[in-house]
Amino acid sequence: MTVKTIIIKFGGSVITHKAIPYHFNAEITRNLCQDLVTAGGRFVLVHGAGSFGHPLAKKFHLDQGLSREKKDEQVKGAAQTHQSVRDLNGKVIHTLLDVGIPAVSLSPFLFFNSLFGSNLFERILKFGFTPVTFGDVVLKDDNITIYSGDFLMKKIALELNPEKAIFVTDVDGIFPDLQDMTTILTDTTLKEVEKVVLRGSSHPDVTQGMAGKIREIKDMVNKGIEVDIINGQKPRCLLDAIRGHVAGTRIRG
Ligand code: IP8
Repeated sequence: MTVKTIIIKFGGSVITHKAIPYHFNAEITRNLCQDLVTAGGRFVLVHGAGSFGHPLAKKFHLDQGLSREKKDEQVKGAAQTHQSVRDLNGKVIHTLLDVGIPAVSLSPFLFFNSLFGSNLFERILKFGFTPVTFGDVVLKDDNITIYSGDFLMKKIALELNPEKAIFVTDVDGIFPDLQDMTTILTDTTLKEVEKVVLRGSSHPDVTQGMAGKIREIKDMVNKGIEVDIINGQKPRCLLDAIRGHVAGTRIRG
């Protein structure tokens, strides 16, 4: 019997303060990690970059790849961005270790090409480790680009066929009407979500915020994987979602 895994993304806007450069939200991250311990189970974790990655990636236009004129400067910026998201990853890993989770870090910059198609996640999980990867700068063909945590969630989901995927964000779920932030979609379908989110929303992140997330979620839901979007600032919200009580938006085919 194969043991099912839950894949979880800690959004950058939850584990960092988006408006304050390099500010790690230690307490919230610890609460989320504690929820994992309380729930128990097999998890693969992904986290976003928040204020450790997006301002730098934007400054050096890394989402658009290298330009011939600014290549040297961009490569320096890419190195800084990569190190900064690794610093954030270090903080997340230490928080996980502190609560007793045997977390191991998988940097997409170093490992992207060996992360997928090689059964690596499953092999790491079998030992009892919790693999943790994160939105990062990566080499792609003859260029560099940014892979968001959302994109990695999709890649992992399609490889592992998890029990479900949980996106821990700084909002309660998906709002059908952005003028009314009191009502969210609860149990919903991809079709419904696409209608409300892809209405040309704009976002300061280089990876496009909720609209970018929905693009990745689409393939997951189409594969029959349930996707939950919850608010990580609410105590026990992650624990409840792992246990099947989603106080947010649950998307199914
Ligand atoms: O925060 C972005 O990942 P995200 C990664 O998951 C970088 O969108 C380096 C900006």
